[in-house]
Amino acid sequence: MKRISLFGTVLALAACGGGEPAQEMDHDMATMTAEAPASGTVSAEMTTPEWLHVDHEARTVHMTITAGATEAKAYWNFNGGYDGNMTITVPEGYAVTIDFENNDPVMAHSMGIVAAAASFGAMLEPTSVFEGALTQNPTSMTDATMPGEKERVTFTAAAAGEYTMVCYIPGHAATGMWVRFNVSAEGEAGVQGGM
Ligand SMILES: [Cu+2]
Repeated sequence: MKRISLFGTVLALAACGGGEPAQEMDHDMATMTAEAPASGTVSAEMTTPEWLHVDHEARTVHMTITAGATEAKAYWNFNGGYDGNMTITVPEGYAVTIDFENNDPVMAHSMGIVAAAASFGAMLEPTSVFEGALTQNPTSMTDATMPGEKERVTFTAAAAGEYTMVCYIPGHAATGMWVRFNVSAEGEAGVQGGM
């Protein structure tokens, strides 16, 4: 038994694939992306998690984005992703619906899509690169999407490129409440990295 489990560990380390060493990989990826923020993607296999649905015939994408989905970053995360350690990719031209939920027990959060950047200042303009891709009162500590609230936004992923999904509450994106959001001209869809 002992030998088998040891062998398994060696294999897992050698393969360095998805699965058990995910925590370690997340750290590596976070470091990598911090050093190379312009690369625009987390280097990992693209998957389709439960919260993402893509209909290539209807050219629609539906996703549920939960602020504070995990305790990571003191709940300041999107579906567990933060500091650009997760990349969401949707196909260019598709109609995107995002059901945004705030699971943070105490803090307001918001969500929208902005240009990719290496870092974010404390104050963000409450604007989105895609019309409609912005939750209500996104910079307000008291009137954004409050704990327990849900909000739906719809927009067209009109132009291929590398963007960022951010929280606009002052200081949140600067502290790491952002993930990568790419629009693919090749019709790719899925999620890389994250939890
Ligand atoms: Cu936030």
